[in-house]
Amino acid sequence: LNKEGKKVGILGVPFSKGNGKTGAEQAPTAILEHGLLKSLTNFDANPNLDVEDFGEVKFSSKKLKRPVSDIKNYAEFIGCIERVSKRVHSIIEEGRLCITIGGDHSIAAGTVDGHARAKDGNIAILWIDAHADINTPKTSHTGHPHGMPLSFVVKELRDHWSEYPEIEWRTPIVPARNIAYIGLRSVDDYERLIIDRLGITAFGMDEVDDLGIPEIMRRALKVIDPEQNRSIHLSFDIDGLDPLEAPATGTPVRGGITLREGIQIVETVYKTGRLGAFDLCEVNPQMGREEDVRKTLQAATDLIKAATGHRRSGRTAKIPT
Ligand code: NNH
Ligand code: MN
Ligand code: MN
Ligand code: MN
Repeated sequence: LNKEGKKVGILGVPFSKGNGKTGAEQAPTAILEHGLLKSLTNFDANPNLDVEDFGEVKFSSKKLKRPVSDIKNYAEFIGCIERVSKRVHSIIEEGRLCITIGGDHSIAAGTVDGHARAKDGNIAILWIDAHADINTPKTSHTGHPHGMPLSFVVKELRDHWSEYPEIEWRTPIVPARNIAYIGLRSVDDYERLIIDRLGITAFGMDEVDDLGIPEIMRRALKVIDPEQNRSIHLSFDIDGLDPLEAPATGTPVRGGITLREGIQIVETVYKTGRLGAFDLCEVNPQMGREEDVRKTLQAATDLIKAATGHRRSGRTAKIPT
């Protein structure tokens, strides 16, 4: 990949039926109105960046042949992520880094599927989150799809979804060992069991405290991308950050990573030259005071900037002609 003249596609997914609260569907518009495109194409921030705004994904709920009771809003969820998978697949096939702005985190079931198909399964997933999002429909206590996207895409868990309708399009081809988590601090018991059984690399906040982000990134990338040839999927749930810095989100959990650490994670992946897809999910512009929302939109913007190669230390600008 050409790091300097990189091609980027931005895709909005205004979907919030996966988390049991309204508000996250407003995030793509709110982040764009906060000035995202301007800050990405700002000459000093990032010269030569080719950004295409693909607008918002249109989706509708599926007609189901039989009802699904253990997954909330299943018909809406499955209708949305099928569309998301197609759009992400085609943006990546165009040679663009696909930046998807959610929406709740259930949409990552679609972004990962689309990315995995575009790269024949040769992707590595870095999941930044307070939560593990790997419940199967049967282990979930809430029935919320945003707690399940990883189980939907992982090869070893594919049979847990086989009884559900309208998923023939799905390609669960990513092995569990290609996944690493950073920032966990609210993991359900069965999720822990799945993580241990499948040998998934998981750095909770305790390890972030013990090792620091640079060492965690070295270890994580070594495991999920040992030959340095995989397209990296960085899925960033804004609730991975501490709510002090990103309060406007549906399920905040104290004691998270700082915005600086979050940016460092994104920068480190960018520097590999293999960032293939970036999701930014769970911003909820309806949560908290105006100041909370502004802070959260700025944090999201800073993370997305880092995903397109922005350097905090600045870069030498070419003299404008
Ligand atoms: N583990 C819980 C569930 O499955 C919570 C998931 N909530 C999230 N995930 N915000 O990122 O419903
Ligand atoms: Mn999540
Ligand atoms: Mn293809
Ligand atoms: Mn979360």
